Parts: sequence; structure tokens; C-alpha cells
Amino acid sequence: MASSQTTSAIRMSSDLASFRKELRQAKHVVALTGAGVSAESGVPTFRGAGGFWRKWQATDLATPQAFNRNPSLVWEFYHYRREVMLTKKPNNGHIAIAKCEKRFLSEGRKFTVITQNIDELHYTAGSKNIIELHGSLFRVRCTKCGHREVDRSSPICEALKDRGEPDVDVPDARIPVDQLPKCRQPDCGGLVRPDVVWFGEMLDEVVLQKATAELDTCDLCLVVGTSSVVYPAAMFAPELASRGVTVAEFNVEETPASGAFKYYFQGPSGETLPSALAP
Ligand code: BV8
Ligand code: ZN
Repeated sequence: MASSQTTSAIRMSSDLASFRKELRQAKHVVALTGAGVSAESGVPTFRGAGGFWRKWQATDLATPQAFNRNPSLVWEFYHYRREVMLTKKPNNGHIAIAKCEKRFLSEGRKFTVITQNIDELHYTAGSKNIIELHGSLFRVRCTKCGHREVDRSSPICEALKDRGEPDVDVPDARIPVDQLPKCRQPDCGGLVRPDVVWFGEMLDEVVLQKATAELDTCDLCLVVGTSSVVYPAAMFAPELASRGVTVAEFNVEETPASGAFKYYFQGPSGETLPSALAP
């Protein structure tokens, strides 16, 4: 529970009592999360100051074109983000979401997390029913045979050891392809890539179907820490609102989508969620 001091510091722009009444009556909640829910865990968001790695933004490197052009540079970027996660923990926002899911389950109600994040912090916080729209930092996919597997190794390959530093003046490692992470399937040995959805790539059909099925049956949606600019995730909550489903946004600032939502709670989600989702 946020301390009284921080609660008074948070300007709750909507009527918390009214939201909590709807939360008590909801049968199926979907929590749609973005990079902002992990910000207080120290994970850089995409569009904040932390959105740069060396001289690039994620949108420059999180593309199939960038990977085909320079797999070494893209692997340095993902290797850096994997290593960063080794020291990051879920914050009170992730934990409040996980506790709310547990309470809903004990009351025969449904709670689904649909996240745009690839940092797996919702799993670590104890959430169970999670849909990762954009994949995971800790899964790889072979570019040759398509084999997917979880890979938490640090470093993911010898050549990336101590590489990936984020400072703008660090020279690219220019690692030869045959020293980059390789497929472990017998007789393959193909180059593997992070198993994430890059810009310009379609979301996994099955993942999208699962997310759509959850969104079609939910009666309350929390939108937490997303700038709502990346599609198709950006249209999920506005679509629900247009169908009359209650949407509550938790963000430190208003977003292009805020106007469509019934509730807006301003403040860091690590502080606003515990009081909003408490029993
Ligand atoms: C698709 C995985 C069909 C990788 C990600 C032109 C050419 C090609 C495509 C497009 C195009 N124009 C538009 C598109 C579609 C494109 C898109 O939407 N582009 C955007 C940039 C306009 N989408 C796609 O390409 C998608 N695929 O559409 O396929 C198609 C195919 C071909 C051609 C056309 C269409 C695939 C998109 C998935 C990309 N992969 N991640 C990786 O992570 O490396 S996206 C990545 O960025 C994240 O997953 C996330 O989705 C997004 C970042 O958004 P947020 O999570 O919202 O984070 P952000 O930093 O932006 O905002 C943080 C928010 O938190 C802020 O609002 C901030 O105020 C708030 N906040 C900060 N601190 C806190 C807080 N809130 C609460 N508490 C705090 N403490
Ligand atoms: Zn393979």
C-alpha cells in the first residue's frame, strides 16, 4: 500500500472509489501493459530519456532490416538489454497486478495480463495468465530452421561477453556471424535471433488470437505505462472503450488515447496500482 505521504502526492485525476467499485464487480479484467510498468524497476522505456542505446533508438534496431544488415550490432543491443535485466526486479506495480490476479482467481473471476514488454517482469512478479504480444528477451528463434527455445545464458555467446555497452562513443563489436548465437538443433547451427516481434513484422497469429479472445470477453481494462503509439497494441484499449467497456489508464502523463478512457490515474504505476487494486 503506498504510504500516506506518496498517496497525497499523487494527483488522482479520476474518482478512485468509483473505479474500485467497478473493479469489485468486474468478472474478467485485462491489464494491458507497456514499458512504463517496468520503469520503476530501472528498465529504460522506449520514448523516455532511456530510449537510446549508443546513437540509436529501439525503432532503428528492432527491425528485420537492421538485423539482416548488421546482426552483430542488433545482438549487441539485445545482449545489453538481457544483461540489464539480470539486475532488475519487479516493482510494486507488477506485484499489485500479480496479487490482484491471485485474488480474482480465488473468487472465481478472471484476470489476464497482455503485455507489450519483453522483460518477463510480470512472470517474476508472480502473474500467471500472461500474453506476451511482442515476445521475450529470453527466447531465441533460429533464422534457418525456425526452432524456438528459452535461452537465459549470460553471456548468450562468448563473443558478446563484456560487449553491448550503451555509451554513444563505443565502437561496434563487428562480431563475425559464425561467432554470434547459434541454433542448438542437431545438424542446424543456424544464426539465431531474439524471439521478439520487430517493427514491420506481424505479431504471432496464435498470440494475437489469444489476446483478441481475452479482449472480447473482458468487462474492465487497465492500460498501464504505455504511450499507445505502437500498433496493433495501441488500438486494443480504444476499441474496448468504443464498445462501452470501462478502461482505466495508469500513466505519469496523458497519452493520445487518454481521452477515450473512463478513468485516468496520474502517477508512477508502482504507486498508483497498489492503492487502486488493493482488496
Ligand atoms: C505490425 C519488441 C503489421 C521489440 C516492439 C511503417 C512501416 C512498418 C510498420 C509500421 C509503419 N507505421 C506503423 C507501423 C506499424 C508499427 C508501429 O506501430 N510503428 C509505430 C512506431 C508507429 N507496428 C508494427 O510494426 C507491428 N507490426 O504492425 O505488423 C504490419 C507489417 C508490416 C507493415 C505494416 C504493418 C509490430 C510492433 C512491435 C514492435 N516491437 N517490441 C523490442 O522490444 O526490442 S514495440 C516496443 O515499443 C514495445 O514492445 C512497445 O510496444 C513499444 C513501446 O511502447 P510502450 O510500451 O508504450 O513504451 P513507451 O516508452 O513508448 O511509453 C512508455 C509509457 O509509460 C509512456 O506513456 C510514459 O509516460 C509511461 N511511463 C513512464 N514511466 C511510468 C509510466 N507510466 C506509469 N508509471 C511509470 N513509472
Ligand atoms: Zn536451427
